[in-house]
Amino acid sequence: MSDSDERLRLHGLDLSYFTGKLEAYCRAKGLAYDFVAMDMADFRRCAKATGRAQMPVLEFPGGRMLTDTTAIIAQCEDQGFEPALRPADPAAAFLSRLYEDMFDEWLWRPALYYRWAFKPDADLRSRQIAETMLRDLPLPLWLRRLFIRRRQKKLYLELDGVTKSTAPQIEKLYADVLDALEPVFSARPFLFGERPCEADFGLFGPMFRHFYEDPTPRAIMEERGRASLGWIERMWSAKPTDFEKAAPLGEAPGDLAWFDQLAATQYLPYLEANSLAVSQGRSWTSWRLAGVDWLVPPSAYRQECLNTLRRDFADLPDAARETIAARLGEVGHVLLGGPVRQPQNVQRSNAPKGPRD
Ligand SMILES: N[C@@H](CCC(=O)N[C@@H](CS)C(=O)NCC(=O)O)C(=O)O
Repeated sequence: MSDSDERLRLHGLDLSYFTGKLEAYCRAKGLAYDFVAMDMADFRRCAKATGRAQMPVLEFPGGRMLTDTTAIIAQCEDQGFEPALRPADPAAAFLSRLYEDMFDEWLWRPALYYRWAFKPDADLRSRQIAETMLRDLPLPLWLRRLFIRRRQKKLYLELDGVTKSTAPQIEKLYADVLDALEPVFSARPFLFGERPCEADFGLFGPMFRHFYEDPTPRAIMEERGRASLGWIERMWSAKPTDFEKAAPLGEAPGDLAWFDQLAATQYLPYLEANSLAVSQGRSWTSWRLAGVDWLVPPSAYRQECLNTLRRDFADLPDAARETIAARLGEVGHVLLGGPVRQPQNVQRSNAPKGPRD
């Protein structure tokens, strides 16, 4: 058996959100892999094996294939392999998973928006996708480019609620995230301390292959996200020996409070609206944020995200649930499935700055 038969194979693209996330995790964890740049045939082969048409896919020696970066990382941390990249404190571990989920799903829209709504970014990435992923389509390059550009605009702008009235909120979300990260990454190397955790890898998805590498959001990052630039470079070069002397991750730092509020006022209310739309078989999930109406197709995957968060929250020890409730506030706590404790203060249809105000 040759060496390459014993190594992991990571199928994906070097411009993909979730591929970058999984690669960073494998590198920090010391999991050696061979990178397989997907084409359409490989994408179909992987989809057949996993049941999901998405990248990345991690192939184990022997041919077993796994997809979904959240599940892959969680399973790996559950095994307890060193270096441990999950806080031992249960409230911090929950918060890290909540942030990871929010970064995966809630920063997806700004990441795709900057890639496909701006000409320099769309020119660059349509060419790269035509030359890589679509290289086995028997069509001339210009036609492959046109095809991918139209597809991505339809799927990730038009069908993801991007309009003239929602675009300012999408741009504000990116700017606000950079501003919130600036003091955090000026104070310490990673979100929770001296080593990255699931939240860092979730954040790395949009930050690396999109905001750091696509020209339009990169220019914004250079202007207002200098500390984020440093964190991205630290994340990408991370290896297990970096963490030999790093303190284990403790409680979640208080200066991440802005992200608690993002979850409580935007992400969790959206997840709840989405879950309702899926359960009721509706064609659209609708919500209102700061006076702007949003309309996007319901997502069964994101309904499962909310179910998982609620299950994990319910399984926490009482003290950890109290910590999360104090951080997220009454509305966030109730959206996670916690009991209503101050009925007179709960205004679920009027959350501060939330999608329903
Ligand atoms: N939840 C999945 C999401 C994977 C995902 O959506 N990947 C994107 C690329 S970054 C994809 O494959 N999209 C398929 C498409 O555009 O058709 C994960 O964590 O792996």
